[in-house]
Amino acid sequence: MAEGMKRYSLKMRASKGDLHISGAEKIVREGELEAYCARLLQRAMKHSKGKPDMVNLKVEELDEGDILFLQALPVSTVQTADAAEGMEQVRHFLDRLGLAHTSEILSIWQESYGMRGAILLDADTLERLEPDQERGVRATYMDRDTEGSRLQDTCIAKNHFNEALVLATKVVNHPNILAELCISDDPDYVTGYIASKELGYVRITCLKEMGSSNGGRVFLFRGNHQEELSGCIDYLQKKKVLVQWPGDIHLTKRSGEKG
Ligand code: PML
Ligand code: MG
Repeated sequence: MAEGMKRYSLKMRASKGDLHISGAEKIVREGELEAYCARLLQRAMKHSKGKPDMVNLKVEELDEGDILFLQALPVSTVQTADAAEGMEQVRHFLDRLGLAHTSEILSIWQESYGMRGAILLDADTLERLEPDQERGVRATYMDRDTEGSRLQDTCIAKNHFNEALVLATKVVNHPNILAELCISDDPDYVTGYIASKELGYVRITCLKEMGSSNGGRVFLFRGNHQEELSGCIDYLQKKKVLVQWPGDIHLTKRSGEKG
């Protein structure tokens, strides 16, 4: 491979004392590495949560052959007026996936608020499957593949939607993951989503009250705990994934599910 063409994983984590301020990751070519380090550092230092006293930048060389390329999930949007209506919509989509314990799943979701990672939940037995239940399982080593598209993201600001679409695409492409539920923990960001291979990425425009930092993720697992669970966790935490989508994603409106 030509010099400068290797890919690297780049991760940033910023904190002040015990307070997590910001985190982000990229997968970039060697030639872009310095520029992205600078951008992520800037993102950390200019965060609205405050100035960090510790910024960790981690750079790892990747093996090109280990990278899995995925097409972004199709995206649709359901308009909801408030959190209650948003939750009703999530409930209907869960019903549509044929899950038996919808109410319990919605209530366990709240246990993920404030966790660094996601809850990994057995969708049928409702058992929590994270090895470390305080931290949860973090889906990582993923980015949008911008090569070949004219769109180069030089932006340092967080784009909630882009980053979440990358994460959800990775997560629900694992055969043992039925769906993902997500609410942002950012107090001024009320849009959340439910994603699955079957439903695609369904944005719910209002899923919590403005000003609330109650946010978190649940990954719904179905499979054999002895034979499939550790492989699934390994995939979520370690598999390198690049997600491809055309320049401007087409955002389709979708009517809400009927009650
Ligand atoms: C987060 O804060 O990281 C979660 C973002 C959810 C984005 C939902 C969307 O806009 O589609
Ligand atoms: Mg956040």
